[in-house]
Amino acid sequence: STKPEANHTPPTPKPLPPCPEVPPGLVGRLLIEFSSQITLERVQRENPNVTEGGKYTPPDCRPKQKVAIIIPFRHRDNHLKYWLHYLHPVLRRQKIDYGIYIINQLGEDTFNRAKLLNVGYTEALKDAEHDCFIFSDIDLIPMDDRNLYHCYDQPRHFAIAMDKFGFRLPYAGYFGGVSGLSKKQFLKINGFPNEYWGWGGEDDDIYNRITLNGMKVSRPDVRIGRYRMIKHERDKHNEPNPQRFSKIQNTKNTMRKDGISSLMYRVVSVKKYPLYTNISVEIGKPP
Ligand code: UDH
Repeated sequence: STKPEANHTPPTPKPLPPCPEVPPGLVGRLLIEFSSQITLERVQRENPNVTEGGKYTPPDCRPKQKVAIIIPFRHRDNHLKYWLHYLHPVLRRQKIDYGIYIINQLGEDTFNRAKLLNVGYTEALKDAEHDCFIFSDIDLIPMDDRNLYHCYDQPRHFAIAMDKFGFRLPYAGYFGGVSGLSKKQFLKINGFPNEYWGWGGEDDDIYNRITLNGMKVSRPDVRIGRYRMIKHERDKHNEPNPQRFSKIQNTKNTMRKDGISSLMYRVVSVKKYPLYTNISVEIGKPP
């Protein structure tokens, strides 16, 4: 005969409902300014549910995606404070299951944004089973929390209306600033190019990869995809790359050999801070 279940077993917790398509707590347009001083202690105090390494999971619903937010970085500590201050609350309201990964290029050789993003993809996957990757510059802050930081049916371009471009897309094929690809979309284009050293062109190459592989870019409404950029001087060791114009003519021939399949780098340290994970890497220098 079947024994009745022992009455001292703890009740099994109710499974969480799936997170709603449209999170209920959004506020819409946000006021963004960069004149007050921010401290990491304050950001930490204001985001008590963010856990070590800059991770968050909504407590009251089950998100569909696990999102890694990847930021290419060198010598921008002040921008990082603002970014964390503005983005953690937005992402929490959006009910995103996320982790923040700062990919810090060590040394003073020429900066390489796209290669750092490839490193971020690889390292974030070693940390957890992410299925969505959002690549954000450190100095771009969304002005509307309805611009949801998850992945879409097609590769997503989030930063479509930046203040510095008069809140318009600067050209039809622009894919810079903040973008997002699912793991499947990212692998379909062999990741990003590793061979764009210095400023410019890598975002156009990524756009080419997307269209050459039969996908198209998805974008939010122009009233929602608005961004403020933190004003700054041109960085040292990130001069405009004179080769960029000829390289973006050649994506079709280079994308299969140059990408996530050919990525080489060395991780020097992985540090989990309360509000983000810092991954410091050596990525070499231009040939
Ligand atoms: N980045 C760094 N450190 C650097 C260079 C770039 O962290 O030394 C990162 C950072 O996340 C930045 C992103 O790479 O947001 C893109 O850098 P970028 O220089 O391509 O783009 P950004 O929009 O500046 O920051 C454009 C040139 C601004 C010149 C302004 C002259 N008034």
